[in-house]
Amino acid sequence: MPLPTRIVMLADLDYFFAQCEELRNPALKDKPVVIGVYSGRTEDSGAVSTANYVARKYGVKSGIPLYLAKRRLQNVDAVFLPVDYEYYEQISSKIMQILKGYADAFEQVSIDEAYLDVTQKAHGSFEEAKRLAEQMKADAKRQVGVTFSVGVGPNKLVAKIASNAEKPDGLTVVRPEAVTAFLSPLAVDRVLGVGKKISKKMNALGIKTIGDLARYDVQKLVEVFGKTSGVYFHNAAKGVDNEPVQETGEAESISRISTLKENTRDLAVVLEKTDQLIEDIHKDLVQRNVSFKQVGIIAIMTDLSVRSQSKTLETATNDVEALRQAVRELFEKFLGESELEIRRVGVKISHFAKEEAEQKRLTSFFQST
Ligand code: DCP
Ligand code: CA
Ligand code: CA
Repeated sequence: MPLPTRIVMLADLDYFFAQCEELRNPALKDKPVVIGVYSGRTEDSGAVSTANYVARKYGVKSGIPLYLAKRRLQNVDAVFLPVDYEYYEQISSKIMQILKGYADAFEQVSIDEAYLDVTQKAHGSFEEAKRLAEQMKADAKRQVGVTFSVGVGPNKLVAKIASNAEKPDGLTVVRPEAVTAFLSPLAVDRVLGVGKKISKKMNALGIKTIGDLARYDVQKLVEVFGKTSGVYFHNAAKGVDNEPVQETGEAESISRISTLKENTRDLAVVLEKTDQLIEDIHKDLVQRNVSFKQVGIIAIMTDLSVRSQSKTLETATNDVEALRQAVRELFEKFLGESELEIRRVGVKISHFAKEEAEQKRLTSFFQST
């Protein structure tokens, strides 16, 4: 059965760190603004984090050395500023909050980027999705004062590439029937996962555009790049991508707490209850597709005092057995140290890690083939 057409957006903030600096100091707007990561060895050692579009006209962009940026902006009234990550985080979270309100499902992928599934909000209509994106942009502009570019498409892959088509303050809608025409002429390195090295290899095979890649024999791609990547490149070039927009979840932790049938100091009784809580937590965890690195227990004693203890695991995991084991250890230790009976117990996991987007995509792709 064919999947119903989805409508997915990717919103990417324009020249983000530099735009934040312009926001708090509008006098910068007409000047080249360069945000630098200063390594501190000499005054000019370090690299450009990003630059506003005025500076980009002079060939200044992310990743180039600062001394080169300075040279390119010689005799120009340019402004160089160090990264102020905390401030950019604040602006980012305000924007993300707004974007979230427009989505059925929302997945933030970096400080300045998020995917939105808007299929239902737009009633399955790309026309409505376009209006939604316009509204969203106006909303963010009014409430926070920053611009971003939006790509709209039938999946994440197309949305991401579309978001890059008209920057800054862009809005590009690619309907399902237009996907092939949209992708074909673009350079092959526009496909996520095709970096410098791979695009060089592809160019050597005569693959310059995404259209070339789509027409290239998939078996040969597999021979050159391996099964997972070869098949992925083939599908990506055809604009095929079934990755869902994964709700990242707002909470930094998941916890459950419950009252025991009777006050107790019996480990078995406590664990029977925490096992139920763990089941519940695990369901939540799977749904959010995160791993945890910290496990905590909470005990509310008969005098109503609240005690908590936690344990950090060596590596992040999503394994329910590892969670049970950690909870058992924590309660064993806790009961050995405390005299009072316990009235309520709780379990909490935190320090979430999301799988690397790229890896996740490739793995789940692999699993589906
Ligand atoms: N960034 C960085 N070093 C890089 C690339 C990016 O520090 N090599 C930081 C600064 C950017 C932010 O991440 O502002 C977002 O990166 P983008 O690639 O989205 O680039 P910009 O938002 O700066 O520009 P654009 O308007 O092209 O999206
Ligand atoms: Ca950006
Ligand atoms: Ca980005």
